[in-house]
Amino acid sequence: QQRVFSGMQPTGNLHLGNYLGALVNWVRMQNTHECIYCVVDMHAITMWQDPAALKGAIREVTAAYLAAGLDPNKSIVFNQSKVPEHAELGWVVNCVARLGWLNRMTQFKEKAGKDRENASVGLYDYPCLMAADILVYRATHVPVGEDQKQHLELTRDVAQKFNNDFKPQIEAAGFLDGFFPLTEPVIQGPATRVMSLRDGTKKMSKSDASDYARINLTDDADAIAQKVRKAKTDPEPLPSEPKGLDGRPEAENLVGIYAALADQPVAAVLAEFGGGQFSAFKTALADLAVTKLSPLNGEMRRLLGDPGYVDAVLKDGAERARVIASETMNHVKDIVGLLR
Ligand code: AQP
Repeated sequence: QQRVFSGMQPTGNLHLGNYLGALVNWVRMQNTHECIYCVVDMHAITMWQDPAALKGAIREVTAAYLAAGLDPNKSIVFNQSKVPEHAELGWVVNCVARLGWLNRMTQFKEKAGKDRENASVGLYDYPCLMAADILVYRATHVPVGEDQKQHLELTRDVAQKFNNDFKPQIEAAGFLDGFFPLTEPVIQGPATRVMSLRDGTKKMSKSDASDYARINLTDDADAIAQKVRKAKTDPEPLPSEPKGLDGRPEAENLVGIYAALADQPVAAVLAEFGGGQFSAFKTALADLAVTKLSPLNGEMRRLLGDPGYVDAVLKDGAERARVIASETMNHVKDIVGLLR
């Protein structure tokens, strides 16, 4: 059986990268797979969060999920800290994963920066908790953006080592093909790596100091238009063919965003706008982004006006998630030799 798991951190406003890189795929997969979508609040606290703001952000990310089209009747939608089995399995994963594996993780190096001695242990251990998030549901597929590829490889390494280390116990329990599946990353869809509007070599990110680097799902039409207008470009006109975008990261990013939002190939976008100046293209891009994002924005606002509904979705989702997660945890305890 195929089962999908994925999550986002409530560390700020979701942006166009989160939407095109992950959410669009999540919505699509609901029709073909059993899906579990999480707001990973325990991951968020690996960096300090203002407690009141964090509670608000958990509801906001949930509202964004629902507004983008996640259907809580089809998918399980919940926040991570409500299902304690994530942390419980996280400990077992800590004992399976090797220090050398974590030392290779590039996201930790980027997020910890130069002051690595001062980073939280949780930030370093982030990939182990992420592996537990996925494995506690024995998920087979994880739709994510490009940047999460390395963490998913670690999840596969953990699954493989666990299956090897406890092979006799796993077989005795009746799991003849191993206990944890080797999860497949699903890195596809319209834009797997959306870049910053200020620097085409950096990914669009919630934690970028400049709000002009990203289009937030909560931005209104004026903010979107202004951010697109101010987006960094180069002095050349747009090329007429995709190969003309080589070595022009900002142009490539804006054209890629347009193509993703319009659901058109890049070649078709360039056939329309190639040879023209950026200003005309930017106006069209801003109009398209507003058209696509404003219904989502309106629905988010409506949902946030009814926090009782959002909380009820999270509560119901957590109950359904726990049924699966506690069954996995019981097996894990038996396999590892923990008395329960
Ligand atoms: N720029 C991006 N392009 C495509 N996909 C992206 N994702 C994030 N940024 C881009 C995908 O969104 C999902 C949720 O990510 P997350 O909330 O776990 O945090 P992140 O990957 O660390 O994303 P951010 O926005 O950059 O947050 P901060 O700034 O807090 O680190 C993932 O599937 C991710 O691949």
